[in-house]
This record gives sequence, C-alpha cells and structure tokens, in this order.
Amino acid sequence: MPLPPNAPWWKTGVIYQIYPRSFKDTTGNGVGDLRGVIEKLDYLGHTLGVDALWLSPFYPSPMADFGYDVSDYTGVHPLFGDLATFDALVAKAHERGLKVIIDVVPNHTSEAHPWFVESRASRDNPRRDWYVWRYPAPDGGPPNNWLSVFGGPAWEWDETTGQYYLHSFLKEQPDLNWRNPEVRRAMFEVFRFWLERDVDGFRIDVAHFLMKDPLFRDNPPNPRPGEYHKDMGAYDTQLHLYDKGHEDVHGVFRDLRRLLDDYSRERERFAVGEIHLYDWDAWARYYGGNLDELHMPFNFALLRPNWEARAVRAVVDGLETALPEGAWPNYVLGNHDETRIAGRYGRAQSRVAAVLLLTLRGTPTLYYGDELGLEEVDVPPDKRQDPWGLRVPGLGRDGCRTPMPWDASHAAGFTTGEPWLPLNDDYETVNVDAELKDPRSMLTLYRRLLTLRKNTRALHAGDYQPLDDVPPSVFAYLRQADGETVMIALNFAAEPARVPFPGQGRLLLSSHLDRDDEPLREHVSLRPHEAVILAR
Ligand code: TEU
Repeated sequence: MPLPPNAPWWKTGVIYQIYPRSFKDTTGNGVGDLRGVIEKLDYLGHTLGVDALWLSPFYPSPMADFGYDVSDYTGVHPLFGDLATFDALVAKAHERGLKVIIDVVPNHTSEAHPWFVESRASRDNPRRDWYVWRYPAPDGGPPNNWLSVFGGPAWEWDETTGQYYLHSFLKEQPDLNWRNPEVRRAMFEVFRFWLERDVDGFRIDVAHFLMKDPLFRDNPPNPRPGEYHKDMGAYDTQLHLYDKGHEDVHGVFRDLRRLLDDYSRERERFAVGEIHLYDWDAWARYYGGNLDELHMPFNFALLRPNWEARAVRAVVDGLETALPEGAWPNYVLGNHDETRIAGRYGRAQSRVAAVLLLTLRGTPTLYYGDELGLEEVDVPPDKRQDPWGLRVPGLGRDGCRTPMPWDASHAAGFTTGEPWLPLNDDYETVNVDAELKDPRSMLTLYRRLLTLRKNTRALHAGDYQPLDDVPPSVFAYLRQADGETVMIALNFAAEPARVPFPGQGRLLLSSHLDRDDEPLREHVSLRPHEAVILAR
C-alpha cells in the first residue's frame, strides 16, 4: 500500500547528517560551528532540497570521542556556539520547512560528566549506582570477558574505590546504568529539555546498548567472525549476547515513544535509533510489537553486501520481507563512522548508489559531502585524530570526517584558519560552488534526484516491486502509487546492459545526466555504471 497523502514528514522526507565540526566554521578556529550550519540552511533546504537535518553531538565534551563523550546533555560546547545560537538554528530551519533532529548519547557519558565524577568519588556516593560498577573476578582481573568496541577490555579498574567500571567504548565514556530508575528519569528530562526547545526528533546513539545482561555473563566465542560490514578486530571474536541488546531495552523505547507522542500534536516528533544488528528479526523488534517503540531503527544492511546487483537486491528484499506490518523502511549508505561511498564503490558506482538510495521505498539518510562525491580522504598519520583508529590501526574514521568543501578559495571556504582535519586534495574541483555550475556533477545529480523524488508520489510514497526479467548485472524495480508507475534500473557492471521495458515511456533521469526525456519502447540500454529512472 502506498503512503497516504498526509503521511508524516519523517516518512516522505530525506534526512541529511551534519557532522558539526566539519561543516562550516565561522570563527576561524578550524572547527565548524552552529552559526556555520545556520549560514548554510539555504544550501540545505533550497539548493539541495533535503527535508531534515541530523546534527551529530554539539554538547559540552572533552572530545575524547569528538562529542560522543558528553559532559552536559543540556548545553552547547563553546566551540560550536551557545543555546541561543541553537535556538536560532531551530527557528531558522523551521522557517525554511526543515526539521531538526539531534543526536542523543544515552548509553554513556563523558568521564568528566558531574554524574560520573560523583559516582567514582566513593562506593557509597548516592550516584554510585548510576554507572556500572563491579568487583574484580576472583583472580583480581576484570569481572567478565566483555570487550570495548574500540579495543581492549570493556572494564577499567578504579584504584580509589577498588572496583571496575564498564565502558562499551572508550574508558573516557563510562556506561550509564539504565536499570537505575533515577538514570532513566534524568535522561528523560534531557529528552524533554530539547523537545521544549522545539527539536523535531532524536537520533539515539547505540540504542541497543542501553540494557545488558543483569547477570553479567561472559560472552561466548564467535563461531563465525567476519559478519560485520567491516573489520571489527578483536571485538568480532565474541558473540555479543550479553553486553548489549537485553530484552529490557524495549521498555525504555516504549516509554520514549509515549513521551514523543505527547509532544506530537502539531507535528510528529521522531526517534531513529542507531542499531547495528544483522539479524532482521532482532533488528525489526526495535519498531515495537505494536509499532510503539522507535519510529525507525537505522538500517545499515546496505553497507554489508558486495556491491553487486544480486546481493544488493537480496538486502532490499530481505528488509521488505522482515518489516513488521505498517513499519516504514529506511536506508543508510554512509555516516561519520563509515568509509565514504565514493571510497567504497568508486566514483562511477557512487552515482548508481545515489540513485539507489533516493529511489528505494523508505527514508534515505544522506551524509554531508556524499552529495559532492567526496572521496575518503587519506589522512596522514601525524594528522589522525580518531581515538578508535589510534587504538586499533586501520579502523580510523578521520577519512570520512574531513571538512565540507564549499568553494575553491582558502581551505575550500570551510574556514579562514587551519582546518582541524585536512581537506580533500581535489577540493578545487570537488566543492559545492564548482559542482553547482556543472550540469553533470554529482551535486547536480543529487539535486535532480531530490527534486524528482519530492515531486513524484510513486518515488516518495509508492510500493516497491523488484523485477526478475533483467540481466544479472542489473537491479531493477518498480515504484507505484495511485496508478503512477516509475521504473528504476541500476547497472552495477562496467559493461553495457539491455533491460526490457514493456510498452512505451520516457527516461526521466540518467545518472550520467545526459538522456532527459529520451523516448523508450520495449527496452532500455544502460551504459556501464549507469542508473536510470523511467516513466511509463
Ligand atoms: O557508533 C557506535 C558504533 O558501535 C559504531 O562505531 C559501529 O561499531 C561501527 O559503525 C560499525 O558497526 C556510535 C557513534 O556513531 C560513534 O561515532 C561513536 O564513537 C560511538 O557510538 C560511541 O558513542
């Protein structure tokens, strides 16, 4: 069934992720800020044409994990601005019809958060139980075998109080104890604080990590390592049965949904969870049995398969089958933790990827810079900053977090100073200004795709139906709503392909941007690495 015409914004719209450090600097210190985002709202809403912004953390933080170590959930780090600037950002975004989604990091705080400072002060501190403290194992070592995602054990010894605390990520990011009702209340106050400031929704960091095994059992060894979409190092040697994803996490999201629903009178307030689960059923449970939990768990499944027609189709069909009745799909191809699309699939295929992402049934989330075809930047060792990469060589995320190139001037117009990470080498040609002037650029492709998607009900609201009668290098599908049919055909190969097209029609868009309105009859020819959108 297609979406009804009055479907909420988060189903029909497109989300755009901003990594605030790297978007636009207005102070000359080399780090992006909220005023920079405000300056670029017309680019986002008008020029590009996205519908919602997701801002990665901008809160006070010692920046051990670049803001995912929060020391005050209801403030703004002076690097990025202040609450008044944040309020202005929300108001000005809303004036332009843009929604604002903020990143909340509820699984852990910074070690500098006053809650943790109190918690670690003594074993009988009233906030002791706000975090996960355990006595050593009988041999004096860590309480169990749990590992940090970022390498090494998930337990840090605290000499002063003679216990270990849990950190699923850095030791500077102690895990909160979500089984303590006071923690739950405090974090719900945080959600309320931002809802009152008129945000439209939340992206919940590692949402499935909030609840762990209450018995703290050891994780068993992983019989089939290598199932993640990327090399996770030693972390992948265990099956993570007990250190995350405990059943009880669903109660937290039912409560969160009630809160969001209470605030949804004028418009739906929304939550998307970062959930890295590879079992469709376990993943789908985060929608809630009665669709009463997260509006969407982020779907990262497209990051996993080989970039081939058959494998990509299998992911899409797998999702469509696994989706609970009434749940709305979504797709992600990049974010601040993943190698850039252009780095993963190459420049030619990144155009095919853009067409895929913006024509599938479901909400797409775009990552800043991908609309320019920005490549993964090879950051030299002395400039690397990501703590994960510094701890586990090869897993660094700096290359996908480099500054947004706006034009060909000093530092690509990102800053008047020295950018915190190096720019892409090719910024004189790969930048917003140059690509806006080029009718065949990646940016032009994204703009046209976004416009077409917005203006075509079949594309933003229609059903999805895969087509079988196509060559093996091609993934093709129909999108249909109210009698309107659009066909999409993606050629994943470096060879041409010929795809049947029953009846007559015309070409709406080619990823090469040079076949507008071409008439079609009986078939369509695809050039190497070409993706097309066709109308009957
Ligand atoms: O990421 C969580 C996380 O586990 C990912 O790094 C994941 O392991 C990876 O993408 C492969 O599956 C979130 C944030 O997105 C990340 O930036 C933070 O560093 C992390 O949480 C800790 O807050």
